[in-house]
Amino acid sequence: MTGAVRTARRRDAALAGIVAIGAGIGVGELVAAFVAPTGGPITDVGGLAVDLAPAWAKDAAIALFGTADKLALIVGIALVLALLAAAAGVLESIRPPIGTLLVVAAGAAGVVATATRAQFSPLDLAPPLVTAVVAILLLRQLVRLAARAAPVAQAVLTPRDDSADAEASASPPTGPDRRRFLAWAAGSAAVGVLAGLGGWTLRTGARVASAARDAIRLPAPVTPAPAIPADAAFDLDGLTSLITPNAEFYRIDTALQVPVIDPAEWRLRVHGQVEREVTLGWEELLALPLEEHAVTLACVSNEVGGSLIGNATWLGYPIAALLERAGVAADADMVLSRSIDGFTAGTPLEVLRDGRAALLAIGMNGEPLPAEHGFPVRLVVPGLYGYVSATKWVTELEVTRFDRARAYWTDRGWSERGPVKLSSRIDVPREPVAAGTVAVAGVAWYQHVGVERVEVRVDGGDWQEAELASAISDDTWVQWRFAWDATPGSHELQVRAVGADGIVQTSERRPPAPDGATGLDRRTVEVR
Ligand SMILES: Nc1nc2c(c(=O)[nH]1)N[C@H]1C(S)=C(S)[C@@H](COP(=O)(O)O)O[C@H]1N2
Ligand SMILES: [Mo]
Repeated sequence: MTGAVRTARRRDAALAGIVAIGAGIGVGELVAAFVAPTGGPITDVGGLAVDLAPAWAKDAAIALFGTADKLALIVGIALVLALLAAAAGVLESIRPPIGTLLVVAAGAAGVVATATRAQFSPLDLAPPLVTAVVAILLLRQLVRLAARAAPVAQAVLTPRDDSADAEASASPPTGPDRRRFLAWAAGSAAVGVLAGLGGWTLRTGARVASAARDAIRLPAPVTPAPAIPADAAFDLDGLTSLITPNAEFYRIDTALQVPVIDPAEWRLRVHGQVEREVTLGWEELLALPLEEHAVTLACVSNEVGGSLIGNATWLGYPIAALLERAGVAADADMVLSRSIDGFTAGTPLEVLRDGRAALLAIGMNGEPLPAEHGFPVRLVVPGLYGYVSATKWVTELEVTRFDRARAYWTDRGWSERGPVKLSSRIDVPREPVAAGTVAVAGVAWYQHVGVERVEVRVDGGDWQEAELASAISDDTWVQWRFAWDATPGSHELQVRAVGADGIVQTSERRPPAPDGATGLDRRTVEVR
């Protein structure tokens, strides 16, 4: 093979690599737009690059490119990826299956990087997997077609191998094999570009909404949340923080893609068994007298000792006031709230109207609601599990009756009504401890009723009263701690709460379905 022919073959193989991997990334971006709105192959590699880059490199990038540093990063990543892709193509053509193995390794790295992210859900694996599979299949196919179309065939047909002829035969011949290769390459490139553009367009919507969110200045509440008592939080390593930061707040919903709502276009329709339908827009809502309340939100799927619970200060307008405006029919007993993506929750009217802080919320811990927590507007109702009350991305309140309407989870084996159960959790100690006085601590909750007392027992002994911190209100969890005189050996700690209504937390173990888990949290601790 002459140098010119070899160059031509390498060029085709490099093209095959770039097209195959580019198309894989394009399709991966499209998949990511649906399942992982904040991620995607390019941004994931970018995030990894940012995380792994030494500080001086980051500083240099910011100094060189300023606020365009992210664009520069993306361009840089695209260039590096193109080089690697070309290399994979060439390697696959001269030393198969090394090119394929390179893509497999990159895909595996993507999967590991994704799976070890803080807020991981299995669906997040789809973009890297799809990227890798599409890239591998196309790489093999294109390299095969390129080999078949290779100019070396021409060189064999025209054995006079002086370099002028080789030069001529190395310039693209137009045989059917070569046309096939070029058609596949062009087709794959087109699919990749279209998929990538599709993904990008889908996400521009998300960017528009997040820009709208950034621009929001929340109005000050007319009724601010009462100051948090100084003795509401114990200073103890590992104990759940009294207010859950938004970024750490558990997220549960059925939304594969976080709904994107431009607040300017948001409307809430109150209808059904009402005297007059009410429609509320974003600006109108902001102009209403808003209230701020701390409320602990819990998921019915939370296992005993689980973490599907969080406490935040919510800013919003009382749902009761809105219902009053609409004029509720006397025989109605439920509000079916509906989100833009079709999720529904059925909330008892009496709960919404008994004076508790049931809010049409727009703010969470001083910020507009994060997209994942219902931006721009959601419901929060103290005392009820989220599935019957806390509709995110809410757009409709239908006043109706329990014997007429069914909500999303009621059709799937969960109870129609979901009052939160009295519960308690041990947070510390988490590790083996040294003998002596050991701090045992955690949280207990019984939203809208209140926790009266928390008790701890060791190795099944007598229940001993723990110290309760001041509660923010009956609508929030409360911290507790207990000074344990720990002796060497393995010990089992158990906790139970007593409600303000005198009820003692049951030790009977029941699973979350159909209306919330029961049983006592326990922890085995090694004492040295
Ligand atoms: N639109 C919508 N709202 C929803 C849900 C949902 O699937 N879709 N899940 C509910 C459930 S089951 C819970 S526990 C809470 C969780 O709220 P968070 O994700 O803000 O913690 O949201 C509720 N609101
Ligand atoms: Mo939930």
